[in-house]
Formats: sequence, C-alpha cells, structure tokens
Amino acid sequence: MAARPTNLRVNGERLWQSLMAMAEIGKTPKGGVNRPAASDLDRDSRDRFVAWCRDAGLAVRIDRVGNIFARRGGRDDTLPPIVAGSHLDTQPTGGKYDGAYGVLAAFEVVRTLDDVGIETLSPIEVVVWTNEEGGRFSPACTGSGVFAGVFELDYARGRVDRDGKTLGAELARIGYAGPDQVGGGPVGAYFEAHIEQGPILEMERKTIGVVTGAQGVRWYDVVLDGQAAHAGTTPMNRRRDALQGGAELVMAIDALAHRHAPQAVSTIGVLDVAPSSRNTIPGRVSFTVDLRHPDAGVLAAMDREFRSAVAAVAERRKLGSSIEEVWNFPPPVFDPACVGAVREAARALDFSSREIVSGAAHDACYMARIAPTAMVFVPCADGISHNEIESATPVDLAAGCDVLLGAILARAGVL
Ligand code: HGY
Ligand code: MN
Ligand code: MN
Repeated sequence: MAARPTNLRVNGERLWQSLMAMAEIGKTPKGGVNRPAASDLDRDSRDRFVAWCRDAGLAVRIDRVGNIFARRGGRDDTLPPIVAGSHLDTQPTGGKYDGAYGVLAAFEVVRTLDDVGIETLSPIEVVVWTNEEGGRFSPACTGSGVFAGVFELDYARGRVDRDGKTLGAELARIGYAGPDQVGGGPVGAYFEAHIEQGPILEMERKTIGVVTGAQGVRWYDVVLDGQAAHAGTTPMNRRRDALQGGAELVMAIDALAHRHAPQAVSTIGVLDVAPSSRNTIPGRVSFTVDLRHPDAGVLAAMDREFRSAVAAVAERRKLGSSIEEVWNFPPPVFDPACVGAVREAARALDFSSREIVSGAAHDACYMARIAPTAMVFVPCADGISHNEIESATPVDLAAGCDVLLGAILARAGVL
C-alpha cells in the first residue's frame, strides 16, 4: 500500500461554496437555517445532496429510516466501508454549520480523492443521518440510533411530532422512506466533523478538537395537572395552579445543575400552559427537561434529584404529575485508534489541537457502539450554536476537513 500523502489538502473554497449553497435551503431572515426533520425543507436539502453525489459518480442508497449513504468504491469492495457524515436537519433557529458541515466535509473528502485520483483499499461512504436534532421528533439521533441497534425501526418511525404526524409517514411523504435494511452490516470506522458548539477551542485558540467522547444526556416530558378555575373568584388558598408548580420546578431544575457544577447542565426548552387564557388559572402545564453530565453516576444522581423535586412540588401543591423519560443516552467513549488518527492528522498538518469531550450529542455517539469512531471539531464564533448567528471561518472549516481526510485515509488504506 502506498504511503499516505501528507501534503494532501481539500478544496476549501469548494467546501465553503457547498455549505453556502446548502444554507440557502431553509434560510431564515437572521441568517440561520430552519430545516425540521422530514419536512419539505429537509427533503429539499436531501435532494440537493443526492444530486451532488450522483453528479460526482457516487452510488446512493436510502434505508428504511431515511438515512442516505453515498458510496465511493474501493479496490476491495467486500471490505467494510469507512463511513463519514452527519445530519442535514436543523433546530428551528439553527445555524449553517451544525450537521451540514459534517456531511459536506465528508463529501469534500471524496471529491478531493477523485480530483487527485487516489484509490483506497476500502470503500468510503458519506452518510446523512435522519433526525439528529430531535427537535420535531424526539428523541434525537433517531436514524443513527436505529442503524446502531439502539432503537427499533418501528419505534423510530412511530415517533410523533406536535401535530400528531409520525416520522415514518413524513419520511414517506418526502420520498425518503427508502427500501434498504437499516444497519446490520459491518462498518470499518466512522468519523464525523462538527463545529464544537461551545467556547473552548476558540478561547484556547486551537484549530482542531480531537474528540474523545461526549457527555451523557437524559430527556424527559413532564406534565403537571392542577385545576382550571376562575382567576377572579378563586381565593389563593383554594387554587391548584399547575403553572405555579411548573415555575417552582423550572427554578429547581436550574438549581439542580448548579449543585453539580461545573459540568452539569439542565435546560427547559419547551413549556406549554393550558388552557392558556388570561383569566383562567392554568389547569395543566407540560414541559421538556434536558439534563447532561459527562459522568454517568452524577447524571443518575441528577435524575433522582429531578424526580424527587417533581414529587415534592406536586404533593405540596396537590397537583397530579407524570414524567416520561424520552431519551437516556449514556456518555460514549470514542475509539482510541480513531482518536489517534484524528490527532495524528492534525499534527501532520501542523494544526493546533486539544482533546475535548463533546457537550453535544452526535450521531457518532451511537456509531461508537458498533464501529471504531471518532470526531473532529472546529471552533465556532463565541461557541454559539442552535442560534441563527452560528458562525465559523472558511479556514477552520477547511482545516477540519483536511484532518477528516487524513483520518479517513488512515483507516481506508491508500493504494
Ligand atoms: O442535543 C444535542 O446535543 C444535539 O444537538 N442533538
Ligand atoms: Mn449536530
Ligand atoms: Mn444540533
């Protein structure tokens, strides 16, 4: 096998142009992107990606949960593929780079190999995972979760959005309920490039994050039931006000993360009040809870404290309460050899780097359960993501793509 070319670099301008072209789909007035999973805009972004891949001569296949695989053959196509990619669905106030960067960086790697005529021993596949964000359909990382055997296909396809539509029906509607079995085959290695979505790399002026793992996540849906009643005629001591209970829990869940500082985080992203009338005491409140910590034991303690806080408020305010755990995602550890390939690629290219644990969950976290996996991070401005102002520089994005190229070649074998 030939030595890996050390001075090989991707076409950063082409990568940047592909990112800007993709960001046109679902773009928002503030410069962000809003492409909910399995929406028409998700379809349009998928169609654009598939067209680019077919123009580049890649063989494209879609599996039954909508994951897209674009394959570049290797000398020995019986070998397990080296897979790289991310997602194209976004948050409602998403940015141009969260997800799309990982997909288009992997695509740029393939296009660079074609430009210079490098043949690899193993085939390479660029992947777009379905519903990574979990914003429209919870939980997150649904497509990669089915692929990795974490979720059953029917469970994933049955997930329902706030309008009662299922992921499966929506994938069929947009033409991405593919024929192929989901997963089950060997994967040689998986790599994912992503913006850090946090402030560390930028603060430390590091170009590359060598990602060693991610923190654990737990998602819950909470419902509190009190009694709707007249705002004017109901004395304060006779009320069972669901929103007052919810407000107490909003503060308690914030305090919970501070008790486990500095790494714990807690977020309440959605809160609905019913019947939502200014002169009716709220009878029902429902809200989401997102708890995270890099240590599984601490996350379990946070879970216990969260559940006892709900029980205590419900008892004191005579409210009914229910907690549904919709996602339990233990902290993953990435493969040392793949992490080493990322570290070595950054070193060989003389990029500054540091090891980092991801604060966000990624499809790579599920892929780590079935294949040697690692991630490449690049900085984003002020560490801001899941916000329309999300920003990254063409130089950093190209650098991360160069490292992704080096890591993939380290596993795919150069002929
Ligand atoms: O929630 C996450 O960490 C990811 O953005 N889905
Ligand atoms: Mn992402
Ligand atoms: Mn995201």
